[in-house]
Amino acid sequence: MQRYVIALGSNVAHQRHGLPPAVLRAALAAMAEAGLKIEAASPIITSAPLGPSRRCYANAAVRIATSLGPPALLALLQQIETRFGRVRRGARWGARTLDLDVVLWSGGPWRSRTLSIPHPAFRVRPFVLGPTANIAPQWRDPRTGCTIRHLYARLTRPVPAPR
Ligand code: PH2
Ligand code: MG
Ligand code: MG
Repeated sequence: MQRYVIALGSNVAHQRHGLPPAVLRAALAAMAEAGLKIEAASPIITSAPLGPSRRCYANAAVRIATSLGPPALLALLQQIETRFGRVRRGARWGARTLDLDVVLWSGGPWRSRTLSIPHPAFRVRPFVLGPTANIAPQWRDPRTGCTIRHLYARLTRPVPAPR
């Protein structure tokens, strides 16, 4: 079995599922329905948008088990995004009904033209690292060797004022 951490994000309501937190709950059900075994799910948080979009996001992370390798998992997640009405307009960081990002894989690092694991920015995004720390605190980032708990503590540690 392969294990993964998947980050979920939404900042556009879905006509049937409703507001972003409900979109994430429905996405979780869709992932389970598609055969991914949900081992742990973080609480859903609200976060201020990073980038050009002006709406707040609902964010969460899940730890899953599956026999799928990274390319097959990516294809499945993109299929779920599309089913939730995600339109790829080419604009980076545009508003989205559903974003499913592969953050970590039990097999370590992975790199192809369309997928990089670990997610290249997860170490500096509190809305990814916080939920990930909730479900996989002891998991080690294969690049830095640090645990997720450690990375999150470092990211959110208050900076001392200069004297
Ligand atoms: N995702 C982005 C860009 N900006 N901001 C927040 N708060 N949460 C996100 O999930 C997010 C974002 C690109 O995927
Ligand atoms: Mg994405
Ligand atoms: Mg993303």
